[in-house]
Amino acid sequence: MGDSSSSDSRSLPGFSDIRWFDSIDSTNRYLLEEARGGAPHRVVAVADHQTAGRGRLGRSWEAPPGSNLLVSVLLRLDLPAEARHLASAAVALAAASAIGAETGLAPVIKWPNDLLAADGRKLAGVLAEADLAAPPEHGYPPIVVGIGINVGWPRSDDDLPEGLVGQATSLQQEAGHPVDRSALLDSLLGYLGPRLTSLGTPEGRAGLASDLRRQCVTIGSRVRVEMPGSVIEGTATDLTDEGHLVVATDGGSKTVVAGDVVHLRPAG
Ligand code: BT5
Repeated sequence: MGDSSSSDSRSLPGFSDIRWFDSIDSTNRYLLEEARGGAPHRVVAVADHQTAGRGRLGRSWEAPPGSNLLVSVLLRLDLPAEARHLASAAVALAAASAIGAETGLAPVIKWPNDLLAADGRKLAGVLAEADLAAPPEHGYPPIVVGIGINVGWPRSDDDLPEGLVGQATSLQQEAGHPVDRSALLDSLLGYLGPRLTSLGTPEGRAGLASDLRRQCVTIGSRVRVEMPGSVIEGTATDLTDEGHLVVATDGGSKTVVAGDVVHLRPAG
């Protein structure tokens, strides 16, 4: 059981159950547990603070209380397994649109899951976790997609721990003015609704993949891709219609379903 305090409930069109916590261990962990109890498609959890915010591969997501938009959405979708990456892409694209609408910034997407400012520093990260062993009586297997967006922190490199200096930035730092987390959430969910509808059809998924392709700064970059047990280097040339990364290497073209990407330098 994780800790949580003071949940506040509200709703928006398409999202009738939004649970806002002052403090919780992890909004992703919370929704995965709620899903095991039968919570339905589109339940949303938001927190002012996480005491055990999760990144990918056992890493952590850090943010001082009240400074990040920390939000997760529970999805139960008839989504082919190979297209699962598009669930996190839907959230990343909705977040990029919301950031654009609220701040005028135009974040780009670094494959697989980061939103970067124009200078390449990280503004936000997405984590998708599926529970494929969930009991079938509750509907399609749950996928929880969470995003942490640096809204008011860091204000400068002075705020950052050593390992993140030069790596992380915030909407406030980039836009030069404070940004309201609640308005950003409303905007994000407003953009997410139609994206979730798109996930339900092959045509919708192809459209999502092509939007992702357009905003993905990894395409055209020299990359090193670290996967469990192997590493490849090459030039990222494309995304498949499932959102997987295509990399041209000396040994031919490889398609990467999941991995960590380091941008080495722009191609050409
Ligand atoms: C991610 O992982 O970027 C996914 C982060 C997802 C966080 C959300 S918050 C709501 C929901 N509930 C959760 O528990 N999680 C999700 P990854 O690509 O592994 O990046 C993690 C790495 O980014 C860390 O190891 C740090 O180096 C760095 N990092 C940590 N906090 C950061 C921050 N606030 N801004 C920028 N970089 C950060």
